[in-house]
Amino acid sequence: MQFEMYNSGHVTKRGALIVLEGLDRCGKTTQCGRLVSFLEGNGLPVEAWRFPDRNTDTGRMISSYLTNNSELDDQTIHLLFSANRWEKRSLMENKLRNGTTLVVDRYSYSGVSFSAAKGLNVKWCKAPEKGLIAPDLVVFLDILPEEAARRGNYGFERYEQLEFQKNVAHYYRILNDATWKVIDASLPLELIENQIQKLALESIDSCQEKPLSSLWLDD
Ligand code: Z5A
Ligand code: MG
Repeated sequence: MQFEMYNSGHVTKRGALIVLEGLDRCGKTTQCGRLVSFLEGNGLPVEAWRFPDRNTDTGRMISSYLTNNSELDDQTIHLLFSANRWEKRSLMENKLRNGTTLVVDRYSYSGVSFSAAKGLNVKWCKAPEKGLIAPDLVVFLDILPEEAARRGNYGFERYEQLEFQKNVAHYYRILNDATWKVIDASLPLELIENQIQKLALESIDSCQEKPLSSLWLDD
């Protein structure tokens, strides 16, 4: 079958691309960590990834912008976020094809929602994301912006403001597709964790029947 790789005579099943998305402070990083530990504990090959990846050259430029240490126009920072994903695309494909499940903290949906919330055209925002690997599962941690703002304090990064987050929430809703599972992020941590574990195991199991595909090629 198309999705199976033959290595030294034995078949390797592909890994799943699992993305966690949602407003700031909805619990993405917390839940990514818990999910990776759970999958590792079950003997599954898994890695934790995040975007932006602040360790690359583009990532350092993004980090400087987010911490208000540099200024870039909205289009430039949008394309940098996208490039930050593109520079990891081949590695991502290799890992998935070699059987590693990737649990990714933010992806193209953050890219489009945050830039569209600043007023950029949604179609324009989606364009540079086309052709990146489409997730098998997007877990959207759904929280009211007001509740998220009460969690820990917003820090000093550029987008951590209530009115802006409300706008981001509007654009996230537009991107919801068949791969999305929406979870109430105001529930206790453990309840959310259990729901994500179940969805992740289903996704790892069912992705074996699906070849890797590309994001938003038909949009
Ligand atoms: N951005 C963009 O514009 N374009 C792009 O393409 C991409 C990103 C990829 C970087 O974010 C910024 O870049 C971000 C979007 C933009 N904008 N902002 N601001 P980041 O991912 O580096 O941000 P972060 O620092 O990791 O924070 P976060 O993602 O906003 O938070 P989180 O990961 O969702 O939440 P958390 O750290 O897991 O939890 C937050 C607090 O809530 C913490 O005290 C937890 O203990 C608590 N928590 C978590 N879950 C619960 C529950 N269930 N109940 C109660 N308390 C909870
Ligand atoms: Mg986080």
